[in-house]
Amino acid sequence: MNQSPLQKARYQYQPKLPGMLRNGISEICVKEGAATQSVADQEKIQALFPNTYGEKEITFEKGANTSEAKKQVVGVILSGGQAPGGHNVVCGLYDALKATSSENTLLGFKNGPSGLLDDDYVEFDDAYIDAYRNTGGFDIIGSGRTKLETEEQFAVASEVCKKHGITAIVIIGGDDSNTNAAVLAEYFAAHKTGVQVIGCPKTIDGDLKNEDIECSFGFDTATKTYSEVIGNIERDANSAKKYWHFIKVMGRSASHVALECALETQPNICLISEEVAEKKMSLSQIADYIADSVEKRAAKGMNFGVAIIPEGVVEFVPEFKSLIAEINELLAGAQGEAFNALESWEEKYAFIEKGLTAESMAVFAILPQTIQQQLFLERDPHGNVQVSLIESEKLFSALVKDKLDARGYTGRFSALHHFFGYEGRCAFPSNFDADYCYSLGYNAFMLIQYGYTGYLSKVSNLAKPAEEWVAGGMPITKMMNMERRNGEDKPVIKKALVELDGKPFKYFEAHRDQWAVETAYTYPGAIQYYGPAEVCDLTTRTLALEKGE
Ligand code: FBP
Repeated sequence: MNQSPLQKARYQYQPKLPGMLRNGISEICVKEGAATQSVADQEKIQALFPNTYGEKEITFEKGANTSEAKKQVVGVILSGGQAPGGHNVVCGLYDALKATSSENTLLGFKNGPSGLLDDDYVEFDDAYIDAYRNTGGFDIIGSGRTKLETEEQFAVASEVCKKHGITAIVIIGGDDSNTNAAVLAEYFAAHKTGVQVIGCPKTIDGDLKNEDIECSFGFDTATKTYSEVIGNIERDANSAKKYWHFIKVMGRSASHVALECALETQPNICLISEEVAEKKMSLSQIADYIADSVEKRAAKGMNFGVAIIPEGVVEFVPEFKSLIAEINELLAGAQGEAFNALESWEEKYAFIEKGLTAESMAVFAILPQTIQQQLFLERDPHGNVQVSLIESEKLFSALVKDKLDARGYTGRFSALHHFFGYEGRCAFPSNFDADYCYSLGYNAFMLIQYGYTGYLSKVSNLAKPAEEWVAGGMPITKMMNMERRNGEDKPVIKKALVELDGKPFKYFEAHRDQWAVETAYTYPGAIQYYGPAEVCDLTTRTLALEKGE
């Protein structure tokens, strides 16, 4: 395999473990805390998880290792979208497992949860693992979005585990994957398979966090990667002074990524989807808000700017949400076939006009034609509009242009568009993610070794240097509540949206009016791996503000 100089250099990087895990495996003991309750709907969650509910929170400490000596065969799965640091979770898990006993084995199930069902796996050895240390991506075994959620799937998984003598499964995934990890743990416990299940919190979206999980891995690197390029664009905008850049950033639903990038780069505009929903903002109001900035800056001779648009924003605009719901209805079943049979856009437009309510038609009518057509192009397997395919950065620049025209603005407004998403998901992990992920994996093995199941690997106190991080585990059921999903009440880990009374948003809110008019850009530059700790091991602004650092 050809390797870049950085790749080779990063193989040598020794990730930092929490202080309490640094003394060698024989010096790690468990301190059990209080029994836990789910954050809501306790009775219902307890009834659904009779074998794994109410377990104790635990932390690891320096002390004699009292875990049972037994051969461990562990299976690991990467689930969902890629996030920088995933390889290091696997490396940390492997290192702890081998440091405990050279007889222990780590199997990597390929291409996500389906690898477990298909019994498609690799057995890791030193050479295999060493080629992936501190590198980005999930290509060590691949990932996938198959959900492990049905009894049939669990029965197959159980057979595969039996076949290989698997003692534990580690699932590295987001809120849904970890919810499923808890359900799988319960199944294995109820069927007395002896197989433990441990989850690890992953997603660049940053929406798997709560009072127990300070952040999901990958968020740090992805936002630093996007912030670097946004900063570069700001510098270009400030140099050329002729373009407004509309930049969409990933984050399927929550706006944590957009907010963090805004805190890092101080752009003129950053929309926060949660605020749009809270204030019930219309497309027209949002366009007005951006157009105000364009006009005010133009009045000061600054015909340029940068606007960050979160990927999921349109779904938070109430009138747009209603429009999407109506389109989904309109295209269901035979009606959808009739629509698809129409040849010209004019015929289709007339069909749409007849089928939508007057309110939704008014929203539809102000959309640029390319966006109108995108709404009818690709549908997901359930026949729904794929909102993530909507080019919202183009939508808002077009709406702003219309606003400016309607206001009689005669100055310059020239828009360019960008989407930063996949660029950040497989970047070389920052030192923070390299350290955090390695610790999560190492810690996951300690949870296995001490016999825990249905736990999330938990590493906290993350705004401090790694030496002060706290390693332990939290029962996944503690983070659950009941939510309506596809017409059924389901136990799920609550997705964390941006809190409008949280410190990161409050900081942004206090500064954004100034940023909207002035040029207050900050240029974070590239992720640094070597050099002073205050540059190389810097945490996100979000985490620092949340922890009062
Ligand atoms: P996860 O929630 O699985 O971590 O994935 C998040 C994400 O990266 C979103 O930011 C983005 O909307 C989505 O995945 C893209 O998914 P895909 O890789 O299927 O295009």
